[in-house]
Amino acid sequence: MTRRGQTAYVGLGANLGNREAALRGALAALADAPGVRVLRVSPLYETDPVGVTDQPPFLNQVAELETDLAPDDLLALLLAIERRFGRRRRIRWGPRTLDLDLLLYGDAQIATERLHVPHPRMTERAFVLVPLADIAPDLVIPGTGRCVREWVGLVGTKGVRRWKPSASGTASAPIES
Ligand code: A4P
Ligand code: MG
Repeated sequence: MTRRGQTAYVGLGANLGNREAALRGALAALADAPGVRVLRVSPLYETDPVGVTDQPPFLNQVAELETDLAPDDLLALLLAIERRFGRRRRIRWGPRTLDLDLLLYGDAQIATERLHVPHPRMTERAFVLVPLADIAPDLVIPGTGRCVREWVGLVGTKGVRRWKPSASGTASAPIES
């Protein structure tokens, strides 16, 4: 089923290879996809790894989309874009060239085998909340009764820093492992 004009939010993350290029490429692929319009994107943040902490820092960003795709179809698109950018490591919470999470889809609350929306860990994660607050501070996260700005107040901003893209706009800073 297609639904016209739903607002969705996608979290982008990368901590291997050229992180900036991966995020930029993913946004371009989303903008090119039928039934998806990229309305707004947050600034980039460099973030300390959460979960498995012994891995390189991430670049994270959040995008606001308007989409005619149903939630399952949007998830399938995100997974296809991840694959296109050559993700190989499959360790849960481990390093990846590109991770795309469907954070929010309108005011939907979805819990199926394949898809959980709102993304179940988003209200614990400054690397999601801080960039989301840049583009949608007053958005109430369905099922929580609190808006994004309030969640940032609760979770804080530790481990999340604004990232300055390289002057050339193509190279990324060296990654230590
Ligand atoms: N899935 C269910 N709901 C969703 C959803 N809302 N969005 C399923 C996306 N996928 C969803 O995905 C696992 C499966 O979850 C998908 O196939 C889909 O059917 P995955 O991306 O292969 O697994 P993963 O990402 O390794 O695990 P998980 O649990 O999704 O990890 P997270 O929560 O995405 O966390 N630290 C920093 N600083 N920055 C980060 O970006 N990312 C992670 C990954 C850990 N630590 C991080 C960061
Ligand atoms: Mg994921």
